[in-house]
Amino acid sequence: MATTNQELQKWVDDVARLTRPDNIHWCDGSETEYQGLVKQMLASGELLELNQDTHPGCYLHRSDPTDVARVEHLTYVCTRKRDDAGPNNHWLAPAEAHERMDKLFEGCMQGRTMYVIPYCMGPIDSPYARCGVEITDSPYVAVNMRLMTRMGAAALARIERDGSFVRGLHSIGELDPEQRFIMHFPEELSIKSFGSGYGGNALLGKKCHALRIASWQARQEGWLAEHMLIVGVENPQGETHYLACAFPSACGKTNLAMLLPPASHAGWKIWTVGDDIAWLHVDDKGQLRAINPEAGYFGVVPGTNAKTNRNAYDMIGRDTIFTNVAVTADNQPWWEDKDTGEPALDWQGRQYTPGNGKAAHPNSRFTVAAKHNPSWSPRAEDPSGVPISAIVFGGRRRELAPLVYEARDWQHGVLVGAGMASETTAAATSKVGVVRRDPMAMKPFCGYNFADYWAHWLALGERAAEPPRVFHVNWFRQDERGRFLWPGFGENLRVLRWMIDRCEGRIEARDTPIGLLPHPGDLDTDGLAVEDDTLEALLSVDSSAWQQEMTEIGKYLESFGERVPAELKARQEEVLKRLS
Ligand code: SAT
Ligand code: MN
Repeated sequence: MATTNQELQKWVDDVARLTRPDNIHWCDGSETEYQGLVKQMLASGELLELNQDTHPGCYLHRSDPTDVARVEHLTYVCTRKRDDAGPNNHWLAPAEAHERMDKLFEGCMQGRTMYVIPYCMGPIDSPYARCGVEITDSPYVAVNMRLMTRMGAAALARIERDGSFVRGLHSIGELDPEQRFIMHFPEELSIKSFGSGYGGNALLGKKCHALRIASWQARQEGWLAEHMLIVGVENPQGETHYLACAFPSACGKTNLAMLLPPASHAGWKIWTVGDDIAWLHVDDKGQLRAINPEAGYFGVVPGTNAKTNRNAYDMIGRDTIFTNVAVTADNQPWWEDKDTGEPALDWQGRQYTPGNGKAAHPNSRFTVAAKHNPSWSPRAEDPSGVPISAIVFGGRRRELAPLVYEARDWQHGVLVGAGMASETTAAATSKVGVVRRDPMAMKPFCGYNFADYWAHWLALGERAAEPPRVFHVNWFRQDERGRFLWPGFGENLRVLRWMIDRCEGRIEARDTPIGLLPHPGDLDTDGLAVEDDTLEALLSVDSSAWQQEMTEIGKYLESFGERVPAELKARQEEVLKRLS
């Protein structure tokens, strides 16, 4: 017996009988274990040592070239009733899905070691935290889970105490794209993932558990599991406001969460609580609170440099696992816009030539423990989480969406989130740069019907004593020549300040049909090379374009049928009326 939890022991035994591994290793989460796994993967070639003088504790993993991003078309939510998964998910009946998956898993771990990975999403003593166990045949997954979650003995002890856990079964199989599926069974709190070793498909604590399964659990238990960063903004007077911000994958969540205040903002500090996922609860006083269920970052590497994200740049100089970056002649990791060095080998290990495309894969990633982040918030370990002052939605939109606007109230805020759209990125295997609806940045991650999800959002607001204000931002507006209108990165602090001033009731806003916008004078642009007419463009609302957008949002909501809350439709019609 490796655990006193009989259900867990029986599941592990059953899986071993099905998959027939040579060995079973229960992960304890220790440093010794981590170093042992690294050593083993260096020997097998699954990890390559990077330059240990410049990058101590850093390694490179090159994934299979067909396995570099999430596969949304192969990701399913398997509920008994199809409508419970909703039009936003691919669906299979649970029995059929199990049958298909179990066939794939049969004997798939022969000649391999099976790792049993107990983990806890959230501070180990938090009432908001939830545990899971991932079984995998990938040591790469095991070391990444150690960096990304509270993994090992403490998590197992909590599972044995609480008795409940999410079951995640994973095998890389033969990494065959034709034999690749990520299946979720929310009613059984279980996940089966086969044929991919890539982050979001394989590190099951992350998108599979902490978003898809957790969103389902959250609805039943009255909380929210969201694709949000959590950031604390401390002003020179020492007051900190916490914001929870939802942006789609590869739209700058990590950069915003770790923002370094520009020189013009002496005395301001930014504290990272989380960079990807937030679990939100209304506490017994009616205050919305958030924890970050994760303990590490799986961030996009390209574009990271000393100017765009100094904190991340410094953080990934040690104790980091890189996936699919290029390397320099002296074996340092290299990626586009690193601003120093040059690539010798590309992400596939070939001699670098520009004719082969980018040196680093556009979705190349770093995995690193959160405690190495210079802006890591001490409150990230607070079992009761942090109080949330504002919810921020945002996307990557060349056009239309202004730099920032505020919803009139919670209900309107839910409409703003539900109507979100963003250009697709390299984080998923599909065409990049296409605008698609991505409600609350949860399109790939909501484990149930969006119509029910919006109703749940509306209901949660009712339970808050004073629901947080809701904003929408867009850092990505471009002019006709494709130049960004707003400098972004550290300068985004100016927009965060406007939002906080609004939360504190310190400033008025300009009423427009889509919501409340800053008076141009209220957005501090001192020292920025942003001309008045650029600022005007950034803060303008094009009525006819917005009429079209709102009409499309209406059609989108209707595509979810009867289950869409009437309140949401009423809010959409109200905005449309204001626009005409
Ligand atoms: O690949 S992950 O899902 O882990 C990261 C992301 O796409 O947001
Ligand atoms: Mn993400």
